[in-house]
Amino acid sequence: MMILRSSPPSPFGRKVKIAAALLGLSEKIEIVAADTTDPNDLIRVQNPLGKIPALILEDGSVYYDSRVIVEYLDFAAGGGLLIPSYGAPRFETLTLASLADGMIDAAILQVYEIRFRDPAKHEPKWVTYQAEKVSRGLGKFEASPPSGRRTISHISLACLLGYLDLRFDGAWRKDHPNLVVWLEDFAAEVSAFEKTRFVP
Ligand SMILES: N[C@@H](CCC(=O)N[C@@H](CS)C(=O)NCC(=O)O)C(=O)O
Repeated sequence: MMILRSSPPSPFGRKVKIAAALLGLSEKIEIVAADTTDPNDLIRVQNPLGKIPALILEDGSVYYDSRVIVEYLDFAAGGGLLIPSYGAPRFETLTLASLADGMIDAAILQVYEIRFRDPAKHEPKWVTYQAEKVSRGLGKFEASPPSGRRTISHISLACLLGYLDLRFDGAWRKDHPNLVVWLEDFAAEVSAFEKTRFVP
């Protein structure tokens, strides 16, 4: 049995859980909760960055971050399933997935500004700088939502939008009608999306 260190609200952990479900590997993975803020949590030993998700294989090897884990799971399931193996489709998929992942990073940094910094020290310029990355990315995805064969770029985008719903009250929905429909379709087709939704 492999072990996935994650936590229910983590959008990157959700990405891995959805990928595992679509690849038929969920039964081979035990999810063990991690608390990245706890200095005694083994996650800091398993991944020196102290970040989740991290996947521990049966031989004790540890793979992180979520991109590497999804690449590994795709390989373990036969290869080329969620990440095209060759050529332009591969690099286009990886680029779009990186855009969605980068937007998640920018959203998380805004949340951490509130969580980790005293209110008196909040830096609006920094928060705006990160928020603009998310806005520009949303504009790009709204103009051309991922279509065709489902890949990791679809999963990453769905997890980003789910995270914006969770932490930013779904404010993105107002100006991105194409993405609202796109997410509804994704959720209808991929049952793991609803199953991995964190309800506070
Ligand atoms: N690039 C990493 C990002 C992982 C990440 O930022 N995870 C968050 C939780 S969703 C985390 O562990 N935060 C704690 C920290 O930054 O120390 C990935 O794709 O796995």
